[in-house]
Amino acid sequence: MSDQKQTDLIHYTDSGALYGKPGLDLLLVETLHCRAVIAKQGAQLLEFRASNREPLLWLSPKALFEPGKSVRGGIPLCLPWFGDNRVDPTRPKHGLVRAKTWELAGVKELPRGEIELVFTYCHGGNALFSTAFLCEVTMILGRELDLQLRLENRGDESAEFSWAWHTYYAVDDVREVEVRGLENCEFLDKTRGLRRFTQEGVLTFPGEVDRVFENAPAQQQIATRAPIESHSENCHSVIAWNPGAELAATLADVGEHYREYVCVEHGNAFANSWQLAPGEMASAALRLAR
Ligand code: TA6
Repeated sequence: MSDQKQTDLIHYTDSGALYGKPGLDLLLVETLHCRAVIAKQGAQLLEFRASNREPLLWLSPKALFEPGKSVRGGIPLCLPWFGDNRVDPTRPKHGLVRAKTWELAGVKELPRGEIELVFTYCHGGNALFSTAFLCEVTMILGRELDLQLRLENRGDESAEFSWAWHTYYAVDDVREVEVRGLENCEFLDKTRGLRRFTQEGVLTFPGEVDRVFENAPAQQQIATRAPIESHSENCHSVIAWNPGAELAATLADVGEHYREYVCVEHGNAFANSWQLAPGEMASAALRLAR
């Protein structure tokens, strides 16, 4: 692809220009297939909309664009630990990489006009997570959205990695949403001390829901107007979350907007966490369509 074409399809911009809130560098991709906005911080997709379709992702109208703080909405990547750190709960929730600036390592236009972006983040090992690792996220932006993750242990001892794509889907009203594809699966309920239950019927969101499904099936459907399909590869955990009205009121960047999204997250956490030996690499993928 020529540089000229590259500049036509990808615009280097920032959160001040796009959202009136300066702070983060952004990429805007506009093609015949889709429109997408990505923050270099966290390699976080903030918006994705296939042409003539409903937006796939929710970005909070109250989102803050502050360096070092994950933006509320889109698809933050939680890694190298998901949720609270099990060794030391005072460490940042959901790991490190969502608040770090990633490198844009590759930009390509594929033969059918999709745009492929490759982002990398290299962790050298520190007091928060002693093992060095390399993380690579590939996004293929077409009529559908394809995400791929490659993670390599670059340290000299075996380490546990837990992670998830913490996807915020845009919905009309979370109280009317059904998530299909988790029926009869066991889950750990974060609102009830992580006790284990079985999902009876489709998953609904009448109030606060925070559930971790281990060994979950590879496909889900979010049934709402313009339903959303997810298909994962080697993502064995699904986490479903919406705070409900009361908890949302305590989250400055959510508030009354909690009805506009549902999180259905894909990755490998809890019993599905990855144990990687020195030099070992693991990968996973997620395809989303609306
Ligand atoms: O994935 C669900 C969850 O772990 C919830 O418990 C909720 O706190 C959410 O993530 C958001 O976390 P954050 O740190 O982004 O506010």
